[in-house]
Amino acid sequence: MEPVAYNDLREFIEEAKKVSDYREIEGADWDREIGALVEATGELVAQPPMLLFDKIKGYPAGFRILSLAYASYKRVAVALGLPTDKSKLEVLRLATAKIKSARPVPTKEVQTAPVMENVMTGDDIDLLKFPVPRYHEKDGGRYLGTGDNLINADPDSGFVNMGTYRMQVHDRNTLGLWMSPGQHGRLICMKYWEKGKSCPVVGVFGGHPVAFMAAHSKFPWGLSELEMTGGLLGRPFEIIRGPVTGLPIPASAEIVIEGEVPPPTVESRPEGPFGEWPGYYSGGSIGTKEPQPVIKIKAIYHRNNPIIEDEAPLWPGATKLDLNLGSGVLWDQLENAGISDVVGAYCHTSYMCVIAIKQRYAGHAKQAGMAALSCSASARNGRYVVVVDDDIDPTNMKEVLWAMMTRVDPKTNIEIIDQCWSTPLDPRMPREKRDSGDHTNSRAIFYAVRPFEWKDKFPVVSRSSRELREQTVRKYQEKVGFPKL
Ligand SMILES: Cc1cc2nc3c(=O)[nH]c(=O)nc-3n(C[C@H](O)[C@H](O)[C@H](O)COP(=O)(O)O)c2cc1C
Ligand SMILES: [Mn+2]
Repeated sequence: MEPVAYNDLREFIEEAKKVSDYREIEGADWDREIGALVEATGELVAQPPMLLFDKIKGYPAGFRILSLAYASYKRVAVALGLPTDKSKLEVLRLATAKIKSARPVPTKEVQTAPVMENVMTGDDIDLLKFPVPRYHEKDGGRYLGTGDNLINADPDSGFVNMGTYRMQVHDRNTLGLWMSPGQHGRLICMKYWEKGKSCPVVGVFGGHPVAFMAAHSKFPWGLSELEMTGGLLGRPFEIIRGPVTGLPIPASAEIVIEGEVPPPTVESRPEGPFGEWPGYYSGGSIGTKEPQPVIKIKAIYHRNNPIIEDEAPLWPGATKLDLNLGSGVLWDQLENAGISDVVGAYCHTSYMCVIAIKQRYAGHAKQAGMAALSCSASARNGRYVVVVDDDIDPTNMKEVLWAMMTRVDPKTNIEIIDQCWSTPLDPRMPREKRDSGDHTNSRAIFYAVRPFEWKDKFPVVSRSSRELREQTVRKYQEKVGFPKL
């Protein structure tokens, strides 16, 4: 596998500009306007441009926000060091292979770091020195942490975890933290809290794109996402030792905080509401009815002209992450479970996973659907599994809906399975059920395949073949203004 050539978020932006659309926007308001504009761009523009906000209302030039970084699969390919002239499904296949072959590589300590260009300690600490947005209209505050990395270390084994958890600005030196039950960052904090101690942490805002990919992937306990970042990069990830906590700090991050999370019995605060990825306000204090942990900030470091990475959730009809890496993990797991002839797997958020197979025998579609319901990559927090034939590209929602509309007999081809693994974030979970701790839901499997017994007699598709379409699109690319394939 090719190593990833660029070194940090800034260099990624320069590389991404070469392969996809990019806009700089000046004068936008951090208070809801940026959030609304990003969401509308993700919804209304196909392969949305990457947006870089500068001269944000009330803030000096150079204090920037990067949005929609991964809303085009070509930029996800750039981020992972993969070729950009391939189809989305092919990039997904290559990303799957890269994740599969990555092994942990220890971090490398360096002596100087761009992130130390500016240092705030003591009374100088002020989180609102940065143009932190209020993203959604009814958010309970401004969120510095959306595409962030929280780093802390297990006091027993020394294992260093890195996860993405949302962080709200409570005041100039306090951040709110929402870590769902069971998240590694939370489990580590709990070990300190049980002894009445505060947990030292590092927070990164505007980290290396590969570190962000690793931080929100579900690696097992004990496997450091910092070392997996090195594995995916193809070289050690460079860090310095945090002067306050001794924890690793990624050397070329844009903004970093060091601090500690006191036991919630000592300090905790209401967190949220915050618009979440299913398209509703959830999680935090409205989901749990409990106040949530906080980070007391001891130091802030940032590069000159820092960039906040915005990964705030959008209404799911807007594209934010155009290529979902969890889908690659699902594809791999289906093959490992012995499902033959899987030609693609893609999750359109965790609520709809689509599996494409080349049907070989009666019952093949059912075998694939049942497996997809239970693979760890798709078992949690789902709604629909759709099994399609190999002429359907599972990443293409128009093709998937067409298969569901024309190949499903509702009476016989939709199967309901109850009591599956869900989460309290599910907006359709009745309140009493959620409060009782029964965090399960029902699922539907759609067998949107031609019936196996008469598949060769199924009406012939009238749409032009992929070959003819691609050839024609290439020929008339300029004339009609087709997007580049
Ligand atoms: C943009 C984004 C935001 C996320 N926000 C949260 C969050 O606020 N709380 C949370 O518990 N998980 C959140 N997640 C999911 C975690 O990052 C993910 O489960 C990760 O595997 C956690 O790391 P861990 O397994 O080391 O705990 C988010 C993921 C993404 C991509
Ligand atoms: Mn982890």
